[in-house]
Amino acid sequence: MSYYYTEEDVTRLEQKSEEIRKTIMELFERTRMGHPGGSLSEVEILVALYYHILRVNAENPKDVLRDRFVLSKGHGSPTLYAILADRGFFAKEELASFRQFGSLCTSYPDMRTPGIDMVSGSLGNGLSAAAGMALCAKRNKEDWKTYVLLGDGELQEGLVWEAAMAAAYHRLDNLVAIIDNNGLQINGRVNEIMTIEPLPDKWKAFGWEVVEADGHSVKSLLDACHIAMKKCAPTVIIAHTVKGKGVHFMEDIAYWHSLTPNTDLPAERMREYFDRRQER
Ligand SMILES: Cc1ncc(C[n+]2csc(CCOP(=O)(O)OP(=O)(O)O)c2C)c(N)n1
Ligand SMILES: [Mg+2]
Repeated sequence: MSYYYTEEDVTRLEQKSEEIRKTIMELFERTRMGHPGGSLSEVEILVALYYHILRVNAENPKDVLRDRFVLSKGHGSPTLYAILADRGFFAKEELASFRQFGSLCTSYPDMRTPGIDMVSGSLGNGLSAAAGMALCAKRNKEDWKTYVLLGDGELQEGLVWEAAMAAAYHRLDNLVAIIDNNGLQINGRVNEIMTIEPLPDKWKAFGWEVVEADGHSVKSLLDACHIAMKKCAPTVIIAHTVKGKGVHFMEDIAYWHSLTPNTDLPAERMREYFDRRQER
């Protein structure tokens, strides 16, 4: 995989993002469980990584020299599962059993699932794990990279900042953290609950390079990854996104952070979404 891209690559990645959105919405409609808001906001980020940036191989998921990815915001697992299934890490049929006992598509990522590098779900831990991986690559003098995706609300967890400090101290220039900066957490606006601003200044103060990107533009994300890999320190990409992106009635509304299995409303609303898609 590479940081350079053509216009055809961009079109391919945009189409893939649409396809993945459709797959995860079908998953939500079928299972009525999960977290649509944050799964939708991260689509282009994960598509850019898994279809252009990461050196991973479905034939050999545990290749020691592969790039690593940690989904620190583990509740965004449906997007990752849809992508891993599409890339052949496991059968697409497995998506239908999301959150069921014995499924490879567990509620939150589990390392039993091919393609998953780190367990997650308890927010705040992923950056520490990713920093450990990046440190391991450095110590072994190997050139694989580590990417980690965090939520903006997740940055309220103290452990994130301990990891940030350690990563800068160890000069982990092979580590890229991406923030899904959608402005919402579980029950409202991040800035109204406990602001994380000024975000770029905080990361800079911790010794990180900072790049900002449009989190729904694959082009902007690929450029940001390219810049990140040329830096001599760990880099954070602040990806500006919209929670619920692509499903008009979910966009930028905290309610759609997660669905509850005991209400019919989400399925009705989702049917409305699919009807509208077919009209287009
Ligand atoms: C330690 C921990 N506390 C609480 C939760 C419950 N929880 C799941 S998602 C979430 C909100 C996360 O918001 P954000 O990080 O902004 O994610 P996004 O907006 O991308 O969904 C919370 C509090 C959790 N998973 N882990
Ligand atoms: Mg958020």
